[in-house]
Amino acid sequence: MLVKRDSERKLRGEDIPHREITDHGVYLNRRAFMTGAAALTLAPWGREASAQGNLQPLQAAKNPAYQVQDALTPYKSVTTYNNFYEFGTDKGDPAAHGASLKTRPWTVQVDGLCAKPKTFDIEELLKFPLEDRVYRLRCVEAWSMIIPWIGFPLSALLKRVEPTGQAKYVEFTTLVNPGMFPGQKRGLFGFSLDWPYTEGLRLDEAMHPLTLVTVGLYGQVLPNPNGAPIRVIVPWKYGFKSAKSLVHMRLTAEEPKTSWNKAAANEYGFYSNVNPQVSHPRWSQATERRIGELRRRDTLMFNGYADQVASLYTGMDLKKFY
Ligand SMILES: Nc1nc2c(c(=O)[nH]1)N[C@H]1C(S)=C(S)[C@@H](COP(=O)(O)O)O[C@H]1N2
Ligand SMILES: [Mo]
Repeated sequence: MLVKRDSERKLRGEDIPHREITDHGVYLNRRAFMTGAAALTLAPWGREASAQGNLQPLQAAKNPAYQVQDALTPYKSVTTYNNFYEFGTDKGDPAAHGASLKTRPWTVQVDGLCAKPKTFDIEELLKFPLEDRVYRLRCVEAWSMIIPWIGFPLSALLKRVEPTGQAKYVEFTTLVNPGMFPGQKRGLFGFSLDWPYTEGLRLDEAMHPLTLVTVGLYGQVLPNPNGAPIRVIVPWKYGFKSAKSLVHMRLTAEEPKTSWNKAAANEYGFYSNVNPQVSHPRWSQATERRIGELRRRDTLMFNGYADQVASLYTGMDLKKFY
């Protein structure tokens, strides 16, 4: 299936506001050019997904504590309108090129400042007790989706390796493999991030019960455009914090360097908490458009998760630590 930059316009049958296509990468590209616990059930949407995705079904216990009640974003939009620059900078590139990513064999190395570093095989990770959780995902480009993820708390994985007292952060690293990720082949022109894609969280953010190691969505294993076979989801932060196709998690004493911060430090900070009061230097974060809807909605502090996470940032100036 070929999905072009206007894939979403086709899905919605309408025009995309200019701001939403003038995204981080497209802008930087231009700049670079100029300068050089419930019952175990298969959720009801499993059928919709398998009809469309035909991926391996995943059983997961619906966790009633984490179920955003808003209407789900359709499976088709969730899997064809993506940011995954390893496949290219267009929203349609991950769906167009996703088949080149091979997700077996796959391991995730977890090491750094911990007593029991370990390399986990993906099959072992799929045996962690899986939960079905519906989260909001808010992209820094001011659109959002409602997605039924499948995964387990990152805290369960980190506890297995026993972080030491020196560990203060976790760094996440995506696979580097230009044969599987065409976006990692460097051209003479055009924007690309420094590979590998890296992200990071403070250890208390990583241990927070909302932070999900994610292996599926809509009742199935993760589709390649969404970061197969394993990624992290941090729902109170802008989407770019939720790194895809992970091969390495490392416990560190220092704040890890992150890809978007390295690309444009004044635009993308380490924290990147969703905050309607702090504008991106080139656009407001006060409102957002839910994919599939026409109207704009007010963006919620911490993406609607303030009751659960605001206490992590007590006393911090969130304008300074953006
Ligand atoms: N490795 C990697 N992870 C990534 C990205 C990326 O380009 N590469 N894009 C991020 C951005 S900007 C967003 S909004 C989310 C999108 O996740 P989704 O496509 O599953 O909705 O993935 C994030 N994780
Ligand atoms: Mo994003």
